[in-house]
Parts: sequence; C-alpha cells; structure tokens
Amino acid sequence: MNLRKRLKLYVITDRRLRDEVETVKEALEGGATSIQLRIKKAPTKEMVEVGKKIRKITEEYGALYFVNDRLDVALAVNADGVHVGQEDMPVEIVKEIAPNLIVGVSASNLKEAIEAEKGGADYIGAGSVFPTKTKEDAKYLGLDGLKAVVENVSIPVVAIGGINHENVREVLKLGVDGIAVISAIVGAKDVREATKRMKEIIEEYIK
Ligand code: TZP
Ligand code: MG
Repeated sequence: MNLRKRLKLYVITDRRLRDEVETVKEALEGGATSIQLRIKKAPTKEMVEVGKKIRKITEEYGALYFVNDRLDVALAVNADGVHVGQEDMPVEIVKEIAPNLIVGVSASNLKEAIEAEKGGADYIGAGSVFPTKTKEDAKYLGLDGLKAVVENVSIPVVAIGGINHENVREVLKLGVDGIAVISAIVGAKDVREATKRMKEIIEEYIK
C-alpha cells in the first residue's frame, strides 16, 4: 500500500490521557493505519523501551510507525519514520542521516509546507486546523489555510489539531490524505470504538 493510503488515520499517543502501549493496541484494533509515539518529557531510556514495544505491535498490524521529534529514538526502535516540527532537526539533515526513514514535517502555514516539500519531506502534518487544548503552543492554520496547503503541495497532507468525530467531515471535504488525532481518540472512553467510528467516517471520503 502506498504512503498516502497508509496515512489515512494517524493516531498520536499522549501519556497525559492514556498509557501509550494500551493506546496503540486499541487504536490498531479499531483500524488506525499509522501510529506516532509522542512523548515530550521522559528519559530517553524509557522512550526507547516504550518505543520498542510499540514497534512490535505496529508490526503485527502492518501499521506505519513514527516517532515524534526524536530521530535518535526513531532509529533506536526501528520506526518507519520520524515526525519533525519547525524547530526540530531539519528534514534535509534527517534525510542525510537516515535516508530510509519516512519524514513528516509539521506546517502551520503554506510557506512552511512548501519549504518542507522542497526539503524532501514525505508528508506534511498541517495544523492546527481547529483550536486544540492538547498542544499549548499550537499555531492556528484553520480550514482555509489547510485548503491552501492541500492545493499547493504534491506530497500527502495529514490534517491535525482539534479534529473530532463531529468536525472531521469539514476537513475531509478539502481533500486531505489523512487525519491525525490525539484527544478525540486517546481521550475517549473506548479508544477502539472511537478509532473505528473515525475510520468509518474517513472512508466515506477516502477509499
Ligand atoms: N500539532 C498541531 S495540533 C496538535 C499537534 C501535536 C495537537 C493535536 O491534538 P488534538 O487533541 O487532536 O487536538
Ligand atoms: Mg516537534
């Protein structure tokens, strides 16, 4: 399956809401196609331990596995890719060090998205599409900003930020390739059910 299709439902861990391993198991049972390990503050040793467990589970389900921010951890756990923000390791350097890793880059405006594509990014994480409580310093992109990104880059675009079961159709209508979610899935009572329901909505738009 190509990258575009595998990014369809991209679930990101958040230990403030739920244990990472539990999140990943349930999200994959519910049909998540990509997983991102996102741990902002923890000892590297612990990240690698958790990261290796997630590698095993994602492999069993044939899901793509990304590590947020940390190229070293992505390599250590044999992830499929790394996701970097505007202040993280530049995509050009990631590609030099790890040419086989899939690299996603966060963009909160069109300029950042175009530059990421030029720099060799494999996909764009575009957001925040809606206001979010999950990331304190999230910059707002909005639906109009997202539309501009979708229309002006040729690599896959995954939308992120404040997306839930109620508003996701507005995002899908713009022609994104994937939906990245934290709270609407990781913070749900039943992660598996929330994932399954989100996947069904996505598949109304993306075959
Ligand atoms: N990057 C932009 S918004 C965001 C990240 C990591 C948070 C997404 O979380 P939620 O809970 O789905 O809004
Ligand atoms: Mg980052």
